[in-house]
Amino acid sequence: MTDSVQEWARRLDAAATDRKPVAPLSADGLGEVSTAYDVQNALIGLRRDRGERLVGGKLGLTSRAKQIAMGVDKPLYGFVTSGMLCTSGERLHLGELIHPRVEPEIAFVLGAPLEGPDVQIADVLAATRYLVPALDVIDSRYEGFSFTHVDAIADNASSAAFALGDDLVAPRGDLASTGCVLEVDGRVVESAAGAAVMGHPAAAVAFMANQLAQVGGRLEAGWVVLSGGLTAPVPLRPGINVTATISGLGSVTLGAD
Ligand code: OOG
Ligand code: MG
Repeated sequence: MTDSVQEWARRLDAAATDRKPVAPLSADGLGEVSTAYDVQNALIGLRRDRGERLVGGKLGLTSRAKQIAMGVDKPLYGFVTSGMLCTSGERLHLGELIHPRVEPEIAFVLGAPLEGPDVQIADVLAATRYLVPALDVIDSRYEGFSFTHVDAIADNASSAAFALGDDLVAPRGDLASTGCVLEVDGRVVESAAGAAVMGHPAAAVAFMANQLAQVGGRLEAGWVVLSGGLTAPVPLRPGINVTATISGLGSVTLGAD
């Protein structure tokens, strides 16, 4: 691993720990997608050194709504760790975050590993034990929440925290037409159909499995995979209550103070 990969990972890790955002790494010479994933890997390594373990994967920028909101038009993937897992109904401490936003997602809990290449929607559904609604809290370590594709990859898809709903529902094939409603303090602020994510949210999980195959990786049994924000994200502010409801899958709530 090159010195700059380690240094960039330490810079992003310190930004999160100190709650001080940094300039995009692309302005400091980060250019290649493969190098960006090396930085991501080193960044996750720092969390693992502190005792966190991998609990799953996450997709980023898989819907047009997200791509437009962030000004980046290509999907990417990252990983979620035990330290990011929250309980539905929990209140987040804004003082521990930089400028967090939250977005509704459909999450897949895998009962079997998924190994690419050529993983398709049907393979994802066959490997899925449960579907569950998720709220993904993103907190870019970059100033102004502004980044390019490679910056967001290096920053592990802006991952900060996530919560899952309490109902575990067996996989179903109509996820493309499943509705999602995002409420802030009881008022609907965003809505989408499952198809907003790559035409079918399982296609996003397949995308991650197929991308991982190129570097000798796979999605593991027992992992949760967040398929990517269905709508534009909502900023978390003090006193807020956010609920995502996915039809047939139930709902999940997070608050912030
Ligand atoms: C990067 C992508 C994060 C998603 O679902 O699109 C993501 C970002 O928007 O900060 O989790
Ligand atoms: Mg997300």
